[in-house]
Amino acid sequence: MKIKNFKFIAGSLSALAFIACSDDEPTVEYVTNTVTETVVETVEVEVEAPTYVIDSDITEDTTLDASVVWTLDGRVFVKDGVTLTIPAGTIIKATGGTGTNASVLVVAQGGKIEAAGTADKPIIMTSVADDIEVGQLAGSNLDQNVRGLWGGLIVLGKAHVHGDDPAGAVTQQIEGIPADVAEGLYGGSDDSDSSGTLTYVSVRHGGAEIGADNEINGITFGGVGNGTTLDNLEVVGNVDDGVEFFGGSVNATNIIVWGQGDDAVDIDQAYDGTIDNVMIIQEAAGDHGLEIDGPKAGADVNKPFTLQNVTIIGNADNAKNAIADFRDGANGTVENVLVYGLTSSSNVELDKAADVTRFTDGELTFTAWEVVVPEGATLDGIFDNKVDDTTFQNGFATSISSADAATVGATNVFSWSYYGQKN
Ligand SMILES: [Ca+2]
Ligand SMILES: [Ca+2]
Ligand SMILES: [Ca+2]
Ligand SMILES: [Ca+2]
Repeated sequence: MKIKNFKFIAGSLSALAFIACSDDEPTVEYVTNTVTETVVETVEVEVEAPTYVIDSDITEDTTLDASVVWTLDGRVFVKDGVTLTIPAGTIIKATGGTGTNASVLVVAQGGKIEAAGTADKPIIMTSVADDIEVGQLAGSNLDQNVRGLWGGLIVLGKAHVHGDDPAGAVTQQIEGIPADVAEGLYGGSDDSDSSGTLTYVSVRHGGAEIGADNEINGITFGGVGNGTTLDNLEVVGNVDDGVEFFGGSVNATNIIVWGQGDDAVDIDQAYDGTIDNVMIIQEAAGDHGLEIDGPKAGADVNKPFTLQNVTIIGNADNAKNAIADFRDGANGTVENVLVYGLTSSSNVELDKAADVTRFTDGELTFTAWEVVVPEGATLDGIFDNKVDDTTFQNGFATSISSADAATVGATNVFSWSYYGQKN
C-alpha cells in the first residue's frame, strides 16, 4: 500500500521596495512586502498491506476483526490449547480447491472456537465467490443449490465415541484428514469436554472433497463434549451432510439445514446429546432428512440421543425425497416431528435387524409425529420396517391435512439465517 505524504514547506520572501525622490531632500521610503509560498512535496512510503487471510495453523490465541472480510485459504487447524475467537458479525470467505488444498477450519482436540454471533450479527462462513459484505446477512449471487465451493468446519473433542473400536473411549481419526495428521484425532472419555461456543453461525456453499472420496459436512462434530455451547446453527448448500455428529455428548438448539446434497442431520457412533428445534428444507439434491446410525461395529451400548421438535420439508423434485433412515442399531428418541412436502415414495426406514431390535426393546422410540401424507401413499406405508417389509407405525404418527394443521415440529426462529433472508 502506498500512502502519499504531503509535506508543507512554508517560506517567506521579503522585498525591499523603492526610493522616492522629490525636489528637496530625497525621502527614502521602505515598504516591506511579505510573500508566503507553499511548496508541496510528495513522498511515497511503502506500508505493509494489512492481511486478513487465515492460511496457516492457529498456534496462539487469536481474535478476528469483525469489520473486515477474512479469507480462509487451505486447511487450518486451531491447535491444542489455543482459542480462536470469532466476534459477532465476522464474515469468513474460503478459497476453493480439493483434497489437502481444500479450505477447511478444524478445531483440534484441546483447541477451542469462541464464535458467539447474535441474530443481528451472525458469523458467516462462505466462499470467496459469495458477494456478501460486512453488515449483510446474505449475498445476492449464490443460491442454496450452489455447493462444494470450499470445505467446511470441523470441531473435534474428547467425549466418547463408539466407532472403529466398539468398546469406545478411544480416539480415532476424523474422515478426510490423513491418518498421519495428529490434529485429526477425536474422541475420548471426557463427556463434559468443551470445544468452545458456536452460536448464530451459518456455513454456506461448502462440502468440497478434503480427502480421497471424502466430501465434507457443513459442520462436523467429532466426539464433542457437552461443555460446548451450540445454538442457532445453519448449513446451506453443502455437498455432503448439513451437520454430522460422530459420537460425543454435546447438546444443540435451533439448527436449520437447507439444500444439502446428502443428509441434513446425521448421527453416528453413539452420539448421546439432545438436539432441539431443527428445520430441514430439502432441495432436489438431498438424500435423507435424518440419517441416524447407532454405534459402529455393533457395540452393545445404550447411549441414546434425543432429537425433538423437528420439521422436515420435502421437495417434489427430489427423486428420493427420503425422510429418515435408522441404521446400525440406531439408539435414541425422535419426538414432535412434522413432515410434509412428500412424494409417494418418501419413507422412514428401520434399515436392519439391529434397528428393529432397538425399536422392539424400546431403545429406539418415536413419539408424536405428524405427517401430511401425499397422494398414492399411506401413513403406515411411510414407516417401513425393511427387514420384513411391514410398518412399524404403532400409533406414534398422525396424518394431518396440511402443515397449517400441525401441532408439533420446529419453531421458526431462523429469520437471521440465509433461509430466513430468502424466504
Ligand atoms: Ca457425512
Ligand atoms: Ca445419506
Ligand atoms: Ca450422511
Ligand atoms: Ca453418518
